[in-house]
Amino acid sequence: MASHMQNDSSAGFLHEFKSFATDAIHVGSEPEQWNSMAVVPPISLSTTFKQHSPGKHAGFEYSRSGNPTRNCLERAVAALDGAKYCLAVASGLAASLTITHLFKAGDGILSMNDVYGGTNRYFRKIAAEVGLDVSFADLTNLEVLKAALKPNTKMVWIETPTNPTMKVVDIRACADIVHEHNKDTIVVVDNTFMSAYFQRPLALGADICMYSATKYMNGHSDVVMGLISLNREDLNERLTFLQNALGAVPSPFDCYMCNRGLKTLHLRMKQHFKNALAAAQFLEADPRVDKVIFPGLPSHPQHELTKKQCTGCPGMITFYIKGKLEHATAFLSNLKLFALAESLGGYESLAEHPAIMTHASVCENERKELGISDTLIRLSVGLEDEEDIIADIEQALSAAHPKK
Ligand code: P1T
Repeated sequence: MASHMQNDSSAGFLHEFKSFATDAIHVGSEPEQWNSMAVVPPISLSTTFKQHSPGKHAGFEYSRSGNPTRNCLERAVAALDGAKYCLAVASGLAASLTITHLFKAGDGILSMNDVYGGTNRYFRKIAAEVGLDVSFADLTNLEVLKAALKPNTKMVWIETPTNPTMKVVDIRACADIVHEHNKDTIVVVDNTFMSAYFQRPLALGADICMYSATKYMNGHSDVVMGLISLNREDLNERLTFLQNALGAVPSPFDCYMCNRGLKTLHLRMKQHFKNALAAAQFLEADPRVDKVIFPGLPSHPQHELTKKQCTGCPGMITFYIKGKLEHATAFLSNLKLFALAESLGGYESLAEHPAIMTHASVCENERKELGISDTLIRLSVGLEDEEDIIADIEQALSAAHPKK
């Protein structure tokens, strides 16, 4: 049976980033930074900080502009992304908003066509409404990218793998083309699905790497947060200004929680990969399933590219169940271990229906074009026992397609 196949999930992928686990555990958490020598960074709840004399302070003034607990997290994430700088913000969408505020009316934004529904909604219904020239294109096709770049294109927004159809974009090839077109055009990669453990967009030529840290980076489904990593000093200066001036900042408690989540990111991602590969192989072998999309499977159209630019794959699988909407609904309603819920990247398994749930804000025509159909189901495979995950998928498939 497929689920019993020998799985060496990391075979053929990019080699693991050096000292990743050590950096996740130690960078930003040095006990020597505190008088108490606390090994675990304290949660600094104070909103304000006493100054020696007006304008002379010990590094912090007001918690929106800077906070010791937030600093610990930002330093850790910068190390994990191979970045000089990192900024934590209040949500993944707050990261998109803060980055987009680098631009003004008339500037062009070119986005991957398949992105998280909320990102699509933000670009279409908010950024475009205030005068940004927003367009979408299939950036998996480099000729399409070349044709879509315009003289006013100031930012190219890549999400890879895409949410929910798991298309993989060649970050290095895109960054080269975009920077050749105009060296000042900023390439942003939404790295939410891969996490810092599986993909380093900045090393592949991107200017900014962003996350919904609500997902794998925190990994425990108990924090809403966004992260922005980068190396360019000029952009960091502007984004630091925007972080404070827009004010979409996370609480010190959430920063503490996310930093705590990062300490086990490497362990969690390896297990997500292992469990998801087993589940994807099981689904691919099942006659009640039309098609499985998982970049870790050789059947994925960009499997070779994934191995070239990533160290592995996260727990995200999309698949088309045979039949109609009623079969997808029956599958989702009958899951017992998987919770039918939006979001992804936590230790627990989740399942959802993109057309009705996470991508309902994407217009119907566009959904059809992207393949977000009534039979598309998205799984976020968690860290439970592999046999239990597969048994739950099997019994829900049987509920959707009872044997005659
Ligand atoms: O929810 P928030 O932290 O604001 O992040 C938005 C976001 C950005 N980018 C990607 C790739 C995402 O998946 C998300 C959020 N996604 C979901 C809630 C979801 O269920 O897909």
